[in-house]
This record gives sequence, C-alpha cells and structure tokens, in this order.
Amino acid sequence: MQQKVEDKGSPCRYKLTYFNLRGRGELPRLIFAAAGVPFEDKRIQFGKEWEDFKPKTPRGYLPILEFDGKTLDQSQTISRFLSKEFGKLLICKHFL
Ligand SMILES: N[C@@H](CCC(=O)N[C@@H](CS)C(=O)NCC(=O)O)C(=O)O
Repeated sequence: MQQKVEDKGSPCRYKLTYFNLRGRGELPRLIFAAAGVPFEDKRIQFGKEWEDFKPKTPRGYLPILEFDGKTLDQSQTISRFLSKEFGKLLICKHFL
C-alpha cells in the first residue's frame, strides 16, 4: 500500500521509500507525523518491484529519503536528519 500525504495543490518536498512494513522505515515516518510535515510515503513490494528498484538505491537497501534532488540512506541517519531538519530532536540523541 502506498500513501501520499501532501498539502492540497503543493507537491511534497520529501519522499521516503521503504517496504510496506514498519521495520527501519517507521521511525522516519513517525518523525514526519509528529512534525506535521507532509511527505510521499512510497512503499515498494518485495519481488520484481524491489529487484528493479534495488540498483537505483545508494547501497542496495531501504529506506531512502529523497529531497531537493538528493538521496539519503541509512535509517538512523535519515531519522537524525529529519529531527534536526524539523527543529525538534524527538528522540534521545544517545539512542540515535
Ligand atoms: N543499515 C541500514 C540497513 C538497511 C536494511 O538492512 N534494509 C533492509 C530492510 S530492513 C533491506 O533493504 N533489505 C532488502 C535487501 O537486502 O535486498 C539502515 O539502517 O538503513
């Protein structure tokens, strides 16, 4: 399932791509939700969709975050970046 959360009429600045499960993608999603920031919640299916998409990722893993023409990977790096980006360090820095 893919969810797209965005303001009416304005494209999302952020696109988070992960599988359709919580796993390593859930913390970034929760940070978006807590901050109230719209994002494209792209969910890749295992199988052919993932096999086709995998070579387009930096290291062959998800999640990845795309914004402003850049691609960021590594789930904790993404979570730390988003927390700082939104000006709210929501998770204890010692945990991240
Ligand atoms: N250190 C990476 C690990 C990412 C990772 O292991 N992602 C798994 C899903 S949780 C994955 O992409 N597996 C697909 C594969 O190995 O083909 C992170 O924290 O983002």
